Amino acid sequence: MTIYDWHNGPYPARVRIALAELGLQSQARFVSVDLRKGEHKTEEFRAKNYSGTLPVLELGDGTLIAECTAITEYLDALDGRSLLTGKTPREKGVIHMMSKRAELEVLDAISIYFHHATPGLGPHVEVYQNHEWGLYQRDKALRGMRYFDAVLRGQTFVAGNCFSMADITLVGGMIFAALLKITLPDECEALMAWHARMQERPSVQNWRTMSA
Ligand code: GTS
Repeated sequence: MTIYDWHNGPYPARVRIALAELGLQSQARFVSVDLRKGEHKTEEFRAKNYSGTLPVLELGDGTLIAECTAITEYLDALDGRSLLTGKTPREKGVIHMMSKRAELEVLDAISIYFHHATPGLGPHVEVYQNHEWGLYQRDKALRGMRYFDAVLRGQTFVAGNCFSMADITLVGGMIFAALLKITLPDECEALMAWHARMQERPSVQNWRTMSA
């Protein structure tokens, strides 16, 4: 498997953490795509992923899978154990929903803030910016953090009582927040406790080492 990514990017982190959770790291070869140089927006790269984003997984037969959720679902199905995406229809539905919610309400919102209300990846990459929209999304992310804090007051993990892809997605959001110095609201004690627990996982520690 070849994974096109950027070593310390928050979205690529999701796939790197999933690989480590599944014990698949040794099967992946990483190809670095330089976001700041805009390599992900070239015609050549867009032939791999129309959206021009990282990460992208390329299989030996040439199949290309973009989108962290899709890549994680693929990896998780490889040996039939379904450790990250749920075993039963109910688990699968809840995990997918909570992962999507972590994207919509936190990770993607912070990403939009980054691309619209900060210099982002630089003027040659950020060809359209809407500062107000970016600031709105930062506030949305803070609201999202409060929502997940409320969720985590009642359960250990984002999608229930087992670690899952939904936790990895929210970890991605926390990584992006830290990069942009967006601090968690003080009252989000359950979210902070969950975050501290996530930092203890070998997969997350491993990502920190790789990204450094
Ligand atoms: N929905 C996509 C997914 O889940 O894979 C979003 C991927 C995404 O936005 N990736 C970032 C990217 O390519 C990578 S990183 O910022 O986390 O390193 N951003 C560049 C851009 O121009 O949007």
